Amino acid sequence: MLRLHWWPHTRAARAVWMLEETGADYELLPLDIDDPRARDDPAFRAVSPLGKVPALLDGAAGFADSTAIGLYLADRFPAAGLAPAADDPRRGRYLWWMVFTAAVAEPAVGERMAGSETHHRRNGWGSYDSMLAALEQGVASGPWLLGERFTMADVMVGSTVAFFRTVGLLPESRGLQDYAERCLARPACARAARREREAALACGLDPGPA
Ligand SMILES: N[C@@H](CCC(=O)N[C@@H](CS)C(=O)NCC(=O)O)C(=O)O
Repeated sequence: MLRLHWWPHTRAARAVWMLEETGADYELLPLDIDDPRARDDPAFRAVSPLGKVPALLDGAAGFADSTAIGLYLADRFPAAGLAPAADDPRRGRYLWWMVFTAAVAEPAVGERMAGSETHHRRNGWGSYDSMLAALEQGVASGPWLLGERFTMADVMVGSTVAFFRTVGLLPESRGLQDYAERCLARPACARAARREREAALACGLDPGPA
């Protein structure tokens, strides 16, 4: 069975949604990121060198990072149809969206929140405005990033857009708001939220809003 190092109200939520989309059996392993003993545990650091969640264990395989986990799971469970095949012309676009959150959206938002000066040409992520423009364009034709086909990239980008909305960073864009709604309406997304609530309650933690 797959096991996921997890903690509530973190990017591990994205990995739980990914696992639900695959239909695989999995277990959540609570890892308190505020407890230095847990974060610095050598066994955990062996799979998550930065001491961060999520991290996935699958037999002899163990590694961290939600993007890596998404890419891995989509290929590991091909029957779920979450990734275009290597020779599918949509594969490159899929990969571009898979890395968009970590490579573009999160750095752009981080820079924005820090109030730092933007260096559009020097920054690998361009700027906050160009990041939002790319997102709007990406969801414009829909319903998903690759058109009719839902992929793991929609979990990456959908969870990011939903997070932007929660923290009040999502612009009044009908396209992005509708895309967020479509993503959150996925049955696997709802199952993941339930699973996380149960796990948080089992740890005696605040499960967050229902
Ligand atoms: N790029 C990573 C980021 C993971 C990350 O930053 N996780 C945070 C929680 S959202 C964490 O574990 N922080 C604990 C720490 O850095 O000590 C991913 O997408 O999985």
